[in-house]
Amino acid sequence: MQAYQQQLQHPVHGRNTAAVQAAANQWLANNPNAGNNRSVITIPVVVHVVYRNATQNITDQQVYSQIAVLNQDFRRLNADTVNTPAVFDTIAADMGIEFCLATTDPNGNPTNGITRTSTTGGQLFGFFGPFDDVKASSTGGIDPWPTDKYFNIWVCELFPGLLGYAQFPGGDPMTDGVVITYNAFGTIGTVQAPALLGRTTTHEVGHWLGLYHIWGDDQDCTTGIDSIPDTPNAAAASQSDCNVTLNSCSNEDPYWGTVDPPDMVQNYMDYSNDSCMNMFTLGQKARAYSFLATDTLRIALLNSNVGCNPLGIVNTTIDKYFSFYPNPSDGMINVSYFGNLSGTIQYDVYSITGQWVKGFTAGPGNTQLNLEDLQPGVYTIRITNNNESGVQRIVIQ
Ligand SMILES: [Ca+2]
Ligand SMILES: [Ca+2]
Ligand SMILES: [Ca+2]
Ligand SMILES: [Zn+2]
Repeated sequence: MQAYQQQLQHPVHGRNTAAVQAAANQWLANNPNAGNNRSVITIPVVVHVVYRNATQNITDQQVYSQIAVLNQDFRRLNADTVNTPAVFDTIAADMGIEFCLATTDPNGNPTNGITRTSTTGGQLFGFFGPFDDVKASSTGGIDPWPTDKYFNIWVCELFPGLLGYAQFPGGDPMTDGVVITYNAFGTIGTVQAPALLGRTTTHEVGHWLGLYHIWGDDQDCTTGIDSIPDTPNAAAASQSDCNVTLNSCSNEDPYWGTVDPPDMVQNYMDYSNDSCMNMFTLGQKARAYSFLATDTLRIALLNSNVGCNPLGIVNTTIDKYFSFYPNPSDGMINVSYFGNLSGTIQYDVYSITGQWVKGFTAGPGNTQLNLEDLQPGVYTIRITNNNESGVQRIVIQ
């Protein structure tokens, strides 16, 4: 929020942020049911790993694990949706947003969507701080890839206590994106408790989409609001105890009628531990789409053509109609099909680094894919039918 206050006070970007918010509010007034939108959009990502030592130079696999979390959390495919209490279950949202690592860099060359920069550190005693020093080569970081084509995520060692921060819509295009500390990014490798499930990045991407903290950044039930009707009022940020019975405010938005819901400590835009979080709301979805539909930088991103590595997009839409077996296999894979799709089915096989390896076209139905000529390893198969797709992972031994 400190970074956001700076954004608001900047003579140029502050005015633009206000204009973007006015346009988003107008759009929301005209599209009050935007939370029910069923389409799925894809946002191309570049992850900039900025490191002072080998430990901070996190692996590609750790980056992939974070992209997978984003895809689960923003499609409500996370395994812990079962922990969403009944009172909130009907307003929990599939945000309809997927993230993929870019396959083309700004020069048109192939990329795995990850850059690596060795540095002597940022401007806060060697740590990076919330004033964007990691976002420029001149201050020890790396410049963004064009922010109208790539969603930029920087991973570095932030000042102790700071897990991440985001730029809200309307800010400087030269610094647009989110920054996450290296031990709160992804779910493997360098992650440290309690930030073990990648939810810091989910939270910061929420800010980047225009969402505020659900308690309204105040210390009471009156002044601060997040401008979202279906997120209950809260007197303060949640604590690390995942207290699901806490009900700190009774003055709720008219949306709730006579119901006084408990605090929504499960919301990604609260300050709960990763293991407590499991939902966005339909109101937050509508709010995010109001920015995606009106902010020129966000609109440009949705029309970006920098390619899309499906790694990390797990279990999206139509893959539930398909079963690959045996898995692991020796390369001869049987496809069992349970759906009623029409038209052709395209199977595209990608290596763990996102390189396209092989493609098959078949009609809907059981079939076989011969991958016996591939090296042993992990592969993803993207299944595409008309405008829908899904991804499954296979292992060849
Ligand atoms: Ca609210
Ligand atoms: Ca409050
Ligand atoms: Ca309440
Ligand atoms: Zn926050």
